[in-house]
Amino acid sequence: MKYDAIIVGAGISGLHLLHRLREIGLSALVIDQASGVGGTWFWNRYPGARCDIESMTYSYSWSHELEQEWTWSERYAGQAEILAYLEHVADRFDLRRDILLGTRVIEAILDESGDCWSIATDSGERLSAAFLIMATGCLSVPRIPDIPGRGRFAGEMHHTGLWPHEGVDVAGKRVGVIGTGSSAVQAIPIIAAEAAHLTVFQRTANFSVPAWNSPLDAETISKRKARYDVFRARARTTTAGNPWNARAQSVWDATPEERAREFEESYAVGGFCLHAAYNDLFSDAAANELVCEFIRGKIRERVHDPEVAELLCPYDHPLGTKRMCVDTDYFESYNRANVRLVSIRERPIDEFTERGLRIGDEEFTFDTIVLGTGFDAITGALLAIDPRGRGGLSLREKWAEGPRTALGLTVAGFPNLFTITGPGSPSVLSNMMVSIEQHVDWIVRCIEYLREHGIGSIEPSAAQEEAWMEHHRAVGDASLYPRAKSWYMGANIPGKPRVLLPYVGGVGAYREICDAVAERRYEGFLLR
Ligand code: FAD
Ligand code: N01
Repeated sequence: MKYDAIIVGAGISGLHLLHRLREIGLSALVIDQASGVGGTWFWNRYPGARCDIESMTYSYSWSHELEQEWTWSERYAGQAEILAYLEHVADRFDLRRDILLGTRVIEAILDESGDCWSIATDSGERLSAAFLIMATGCLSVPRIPDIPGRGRFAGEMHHTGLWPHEGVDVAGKRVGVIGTGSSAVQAIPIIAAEAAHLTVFQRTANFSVPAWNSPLDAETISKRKARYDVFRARARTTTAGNPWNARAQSVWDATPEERAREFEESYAVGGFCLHAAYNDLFSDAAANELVCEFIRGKIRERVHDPEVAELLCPYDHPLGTKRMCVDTDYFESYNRANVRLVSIRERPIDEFTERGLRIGDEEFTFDTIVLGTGFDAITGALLAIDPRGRGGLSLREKWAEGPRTALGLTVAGFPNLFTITGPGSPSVLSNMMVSIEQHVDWIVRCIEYLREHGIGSIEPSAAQEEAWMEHHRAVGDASLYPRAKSWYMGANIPGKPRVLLPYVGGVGAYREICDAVAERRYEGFLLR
């Protein structure tokens, strides 16, 4: 079967793309290995899963009717509500008839003679399309750590990103959680309240601030709905895709008292507001350390046992260079008598055993082990498909030393292949909804241009790709991000090249660069 476009992934990106490509008259098929739509919000059903960007910002802006009709119940919606929203979108815009679920794309090969992509699925189908759009997600390949003996454990073991649909009953059970990233930080307070006993294995302490989540009242909703367009437009121009930028003041221009007041006020608003307290917190390591110490002070206030509090204080990375967590009662969980924190920084887990896991001489016994161990982020899903482009070169071969893209959207040697929130895109450093909508707009506009001008294919020239990579590296090297051993740097996957994956120049600046490329009619790209 031949389509104009095949889209891999039925999450926020894939659903939006399908709608937009249909609008310009393309035949498009979305393929997802999941049995339902929703992507991230289909898979991540662990207790406590919710967004850390406010729902009235982390929602589609492309349909005025949709944003007026839909009413979010909480400031930060939970997984079930976000999934219900995406399912509603699929129904409301009649998307399901062009979505093939429960089907994994296992191969994508450029057919240079036929000027199209040939796609193979795990159910044996062969499909082809002029355009192949990878809406495969940047946090969609769960990482199972290489701790020996996983198969030996006789209890239940679940990764947060592959959580069973029927739920996991931890009531009265002994539970171990490995990891203290955003997923574990959300799950731990809920598990702690239900389980008989919870042990948390922490390799690296993480910064986390309260979300101060709450139900949304009718007045807040109607005020935002009345000016949705203003907030949306502002979010598109800012650094992180929220409808506010950092305050236009250096931390050094404030007195210690003013600074303390400002940090307190931002902390009281909750979530990522603290990031925006001053405009040099992420460019100046000493400024960053001031806000780090502010958060450590909060951890010491929130955790009663000073030794446990100190273990929970991060010292090894600047704030923001690993994603800050946004929590509800995370640190307070360690004040409970049934919760134990075990640092595995110096002494890693040796092995899983039949009853739990072993570290040195100590065996920890569990009914349930939760792996909050993250993802093969940003490149994982792309390299799992490993498309083959011109001359049979595979993406894995091309990216052996680290990914190379132009604008984080296109790859030299891979004509008519587009990536959404791939390497070189602001993706995970932004409100992803804003980045995804920008990517979709750019791709749809590009395809429209090709069609209007009778052009069969587009790909960046090697020079265009290198120019983007130089810019990407320059802004990355000037930032604090390379100082952390983070998944942003590929550091969580053994053997993965250590390069900064997302673009750190900010959503607003990125949009301007992308728009300029389109306005200059894709100058520097090869149009054939
Ligand atoms: P995804 O939602 O990841 O969808 C990709 C889909 O592609 C998946 O369903 C997958 O099954 C499918 N796929 C991949 N490879 C194949 C293949 N070979 N064959 C078939 N199908 C394939 N971002 C924010 O901005 N704010 C938040 O608050 C936020 N919260 C998050 C919470 C969690 C728990 C996680 C894990 C991520 C969160 N993110 C958040 C990031 C989130 O991933 C994005 O916001 C967004 O949902 C990504 O949408 P997507 O459609 O691009 O990708
Ligand atoms: O994964 P992570 P995540 N032994 O990679 C530890 C988004 N998200 O699923 O830091 C022991 O952040 C690892 O330790 P270390 C968000 O973008 C958002 O939590 O590598 N420990 C770390 O503590 C987020 O950043 C929300 O030393 C091991 C943890 O596991 C991204 O998804 C909610 C280990 C992994 O943390 C990923 O978050 C959830 C091992 N072998 C997710 N291997 C919101 O709040 C790994 N670890 C919106």
